[in-house]
Amino acid sequence: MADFDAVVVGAGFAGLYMLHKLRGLGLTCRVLEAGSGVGGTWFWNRYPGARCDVESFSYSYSFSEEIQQDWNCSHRYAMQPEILAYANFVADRLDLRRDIGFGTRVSAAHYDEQQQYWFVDTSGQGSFRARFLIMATGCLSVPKVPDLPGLANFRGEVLHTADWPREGYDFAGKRVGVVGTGSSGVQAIPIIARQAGHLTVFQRTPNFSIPAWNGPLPESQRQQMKNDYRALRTKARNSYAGDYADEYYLSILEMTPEAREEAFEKRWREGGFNYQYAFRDLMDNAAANELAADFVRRKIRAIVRDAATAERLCPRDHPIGAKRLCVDSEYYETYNRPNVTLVDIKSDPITGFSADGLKTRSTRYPLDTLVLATGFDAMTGALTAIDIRGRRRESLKDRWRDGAGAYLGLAVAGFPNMFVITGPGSPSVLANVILAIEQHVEWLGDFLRHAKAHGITEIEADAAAEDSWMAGVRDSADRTLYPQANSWYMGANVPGKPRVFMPYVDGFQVYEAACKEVAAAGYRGFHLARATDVAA
Ligand code: N01
Repeated sequence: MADFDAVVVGAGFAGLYMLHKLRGLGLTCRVLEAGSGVGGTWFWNRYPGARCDVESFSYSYSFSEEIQQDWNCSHRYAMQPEILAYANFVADRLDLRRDIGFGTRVSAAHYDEQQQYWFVDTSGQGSFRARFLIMATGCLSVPKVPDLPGLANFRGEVLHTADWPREGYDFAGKRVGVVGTGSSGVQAIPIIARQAGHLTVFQRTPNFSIPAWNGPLPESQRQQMKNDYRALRTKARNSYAGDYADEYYLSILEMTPEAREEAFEKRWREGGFNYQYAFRDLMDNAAANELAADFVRRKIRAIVRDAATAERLCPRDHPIGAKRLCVDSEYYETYNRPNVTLVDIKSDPITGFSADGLKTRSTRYPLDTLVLATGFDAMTGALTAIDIRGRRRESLKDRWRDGAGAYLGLAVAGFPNMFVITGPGSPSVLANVILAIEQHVEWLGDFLRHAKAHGITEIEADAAAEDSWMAGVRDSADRTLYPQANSWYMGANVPGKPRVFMPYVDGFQVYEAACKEVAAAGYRGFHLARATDVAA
């Protein structure tokens, strides 16, 4: 059995930075990664059109001036190959690979209370013992394969956007079906439509999408951003969303109808998430939200020429922003193509598959290829897939049966010395996730340094502190429109998963201040013990 101070699970952006941080603390560490390379979600999500919906200059590490100056992003929003190349660039630059075990899927992690160690098992790649177990497993890493009736009968190719063939896929001339119109579907559909013979999109629920207006970054702009990095990063760190765009400076309801229309138009023209974050009442006032939603529906009707198709694409079942906004490149325009059909499977549900196609209640659709853009068991799926057991062999899956939570979104009572990077109860997916990762890694790094200096061998969240933290997270969410959507933020996309709003909605900057305050108060809400305390 191999022995380390810490085992980190996952070599995505969280695992890479965690490894670097632990090395800096003089701790021995092994990162265990199921994939054959670094990059996490960006290693697996290679579907056509895969791209980040956070701008390149934000979606990058800020902890190293050298790395941020030496890396060059080519577009406003980076495509998946470039983000994967960036993860590899960082891994090489920091010489991280020698401490990563690739092709190593963690199957179990059990805490031994007497020894205060975690025992970690993998599927055939050895066992590990570590004082600290750091779950850097990502919020969107376990693909959700839907239970479509009779899918096994289908003899064509079935692909999932989150587990895409590394060699790519040639759609040329094929009859392709796509199920799923979240961010992945919205990104993939325009590209597949350009290649396929015919594309049929099977839509259950339409989503709101804002144009990305993506394009190459001119060298002058890239240089300017690099020169301004210090100010931009500081601004992001003090913001709600961990980004440097101006946010929350307008009230939809306080504007005149003309000013409001102009404001919506301006944010639509600018593209991306600022359509949501520019307005301070958009997520907590239903009337304001409806005005913003209506503007997007009018845009859809203006873009899509067939009126019935346009209506089918107009979301009406949830407030805009309560499901993550999609950021697209010619998504709605794609429905003007003669080789694209939109089928509403809410009113005409999928009833089965034959060897060569899909059947809805009313129609048969011959297909060569089916693409599932059906999302993820988000935020908790990667953790509950591992047999994690804390004190008294309690399983994490059981603990989270009625809803996931963690003190500060980082540590779970009864699971000492285990930490979850961007866990449920932290801003994670509501913030620029790379900054959310950096903040967690840095805060945890300070905590582990403190533990080392004071001979602390066991760190555990207090159960009451965790309950009170999660009650606060829920109360804050309940004051917004977020819980009104059947979103993956709520676990609503996975049948049987408890419906609990998991991310922290009060803002990245408020959250970071709360974490600092906990540390300044001697890590309030944590029990700290030394090996001798336990033995006594
Ligand atoms: O997944 P989703 P995603 N029958 O859950 C449909 C991030 N991301 O992979 O809404 C029929 O949003 C489902 O329909 P419905 C980003 O944070 C980021 O697209 O449940 N349909 C929905 O349309 C994003 O939010 C980037 O009715 C079924 C779709 O599948 C998150 O990942 C790029 C079904 C799933 O949408 C998830 O996005 C891509 C069924 N049984 C993704 N089951 C970036 O740009 C599901 N659906 C960084």
